[in-house]
Amino acid sequence: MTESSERKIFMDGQLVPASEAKVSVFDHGFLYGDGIFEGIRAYRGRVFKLKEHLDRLYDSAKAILLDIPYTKQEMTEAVVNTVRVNGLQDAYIRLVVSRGPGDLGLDPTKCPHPTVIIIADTISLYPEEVYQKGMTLASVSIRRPATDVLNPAIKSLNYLNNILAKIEANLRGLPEVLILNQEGYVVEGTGDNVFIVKDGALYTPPTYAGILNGITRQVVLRLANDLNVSTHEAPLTMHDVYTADECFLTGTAAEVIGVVRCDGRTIGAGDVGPYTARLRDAFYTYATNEGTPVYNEAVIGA
Ligand code: PXG
Repeated sequence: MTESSERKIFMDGQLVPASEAKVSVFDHGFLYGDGIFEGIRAYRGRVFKLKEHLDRLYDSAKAILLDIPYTKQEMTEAVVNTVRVNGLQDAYIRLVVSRGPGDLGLDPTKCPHPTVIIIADTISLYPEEVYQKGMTLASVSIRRPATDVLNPAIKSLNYLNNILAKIEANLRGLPEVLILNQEGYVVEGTGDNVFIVKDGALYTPPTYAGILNGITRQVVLRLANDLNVSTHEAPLTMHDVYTADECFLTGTAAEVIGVVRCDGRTIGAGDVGPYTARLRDAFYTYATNEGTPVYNEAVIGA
């Protein structure tokens, strides 16, 4: 990328060229993973579910007693503006709020100024073939922490648990894996929620099992209702996954992606099933037709 076309990053209220967007080595986001983030998408010049992502960001902040130094309205404008100055239509937006610089001790009260960063860039997607043919997954040995250890509902900068699962995926040559909680129930992937279809109904693990309550997950549950498919938030075992008619993952990056094999078992007919295909289409239609407009001043924040 040439200097003039270099991305502009929102850093603590300023838009700075990417090469100058630097964080202090004393930032507790770096020293301790003390902070929170969101991954958001824009489709065709509109930011998808911005309000929901910001609500989740502020909930994560509340859970870790972090005061975000901007109102939700200011943050909405900052996100929209960052996409706009980078001239993006389809974008992946990474919003990070860390505890900010402090001393070398872990006490967060020594960090008076949180660091706020918004990166807007293009998104790299799974190849179309993976959506057509479906993914192969495995369950992994690493477990999700329990809700009273480190609640997976907090989208924190402490993603080492997810990364350990991703390392297991890499070692097996797989794109994603299924993670179980300490009771042995399936909870989610490293960056996606999981669904199964059985006898015409949709099942996904409940929030109390210890998951990130995905924005895509919530949209898919609603779209399924609109399509008159019954939905259930219920604990799932690996047996339920192996014997499902269909299985798919949902997430901001993956949208809706079919799973056709897991731990050597073929799921259903071994191809991307009709419910998965219908929900993927419904999701794409929905995502590309709503959202906070980036290039229309009058409706920013609407
Ligand atoms: N579970 C976890 C653990 C996640 O991190 C999701 C589910 C899906 O949530 P949304 O709201 O996106 O439907 C996530 C979010 C990436 C990437 O680059 C993806 C996430 C997080 C960080 C990076 O693929 N997924």
